[in-house]
Amino acid sequence: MSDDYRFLKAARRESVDATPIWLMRQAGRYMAEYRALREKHSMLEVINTPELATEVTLQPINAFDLDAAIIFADILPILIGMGLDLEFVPGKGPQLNNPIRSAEDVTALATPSAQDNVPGTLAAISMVREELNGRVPLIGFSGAPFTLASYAIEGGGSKNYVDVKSFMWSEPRAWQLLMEKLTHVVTDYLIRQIEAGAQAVQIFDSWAGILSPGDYQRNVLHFNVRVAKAVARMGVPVIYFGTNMNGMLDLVSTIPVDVYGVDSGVPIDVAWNQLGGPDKVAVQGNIDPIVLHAPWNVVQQHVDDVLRRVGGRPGHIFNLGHGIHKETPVDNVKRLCEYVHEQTEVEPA
Ligand code: 1CP
Repeated sequence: MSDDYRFLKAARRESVDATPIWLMRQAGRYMAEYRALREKHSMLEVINTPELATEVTLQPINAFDLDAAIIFADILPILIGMGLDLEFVPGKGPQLNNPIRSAEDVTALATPSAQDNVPGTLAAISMVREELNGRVPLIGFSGAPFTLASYAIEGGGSKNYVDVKSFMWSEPRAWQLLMEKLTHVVTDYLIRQIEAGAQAVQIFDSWAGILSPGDYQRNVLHFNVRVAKAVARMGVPVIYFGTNMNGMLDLVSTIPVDVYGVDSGVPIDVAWNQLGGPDKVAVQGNIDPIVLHAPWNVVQQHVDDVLRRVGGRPGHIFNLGHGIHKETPVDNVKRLCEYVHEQTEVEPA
């Protein structure tokens, strides 16, 4: 049966033969295969060329015992078609050369469909599905409206998010319009990815935790609810992931998704209860990515702690609490995948 994958079953809180594992940013610089390909091709070239995106997506699947693939793309390229000039600057990271500075800038933003905006990623999804030939399911993803707004306004990564917070507070109407436009583009992008073959989707709200719970509730939460509701109609599991949001999991729990990604700042069972409990929702997480730099016995301790807290209850997808670090020792990644499976394997009845 096409839905009979550990990862999809766990997302639906069905029992599994072993706990599924995948790692956020599992394709990337810690892998020699990835670094070799990136020497020849720029970031946007890899993302926009289906053959290259497919190759990179499959690298970790071929190297490790992972239970899901995630399409190789980035959260930022959808901003290009909206009118923002995105560049991945080697050694520095993403940079938007014309960040939003005024209400007029927001009015000028376009809201193209994903087919026109990021056709390469949609084509790559179909190609990866063919190449995977049923080996593991494929996850699609998008940034959440707030996290995308933070890049659009800050012009890149940020330390204290002065510009995005100031804009949100001082330009409430333009903020509303910006979030409306992003909500529209993100929703369409996720739906098109599912139509192209994504069997689950994750909404990355990586930086929403920089807001106070009150600001998150007033200015951000309802847009996430709208995205989640619209995408849920497609009938595939939806995952919402944020970091530093452990003081507002009650708010997060009102976003109607199947799975909540939890960072390493909270014991997973504590978060699970705050999100509605094992009878209502699934959880994904949550060891600190930097733990993979530690000696193996320390990695084991962290994994054991998560598995003990989950206690074999259905609805757990093992992952890191945030994206894998670029200098992670590959051997620990390999052992992690095998260890999670070994420790959770259920003998067939
Ligand atoms: O998981 C996978 O294998 C798919 C690859 C993937 C994903 C899911 C990439 C490739 N980017 C993303 C999502 C993404 N991009 C997020 C959300 C996930 C997270 O919080 O970790 C964010 C915030 C970005 C933005 C971004 N793109 C950054 C962070 C900048 C900052 O604010 O500090 C960076 C460094 C990038 C570039 C990028 N995207 C992906 C990779 C492998 C890289 C590094 C490029 C390279 O050096 O090769």
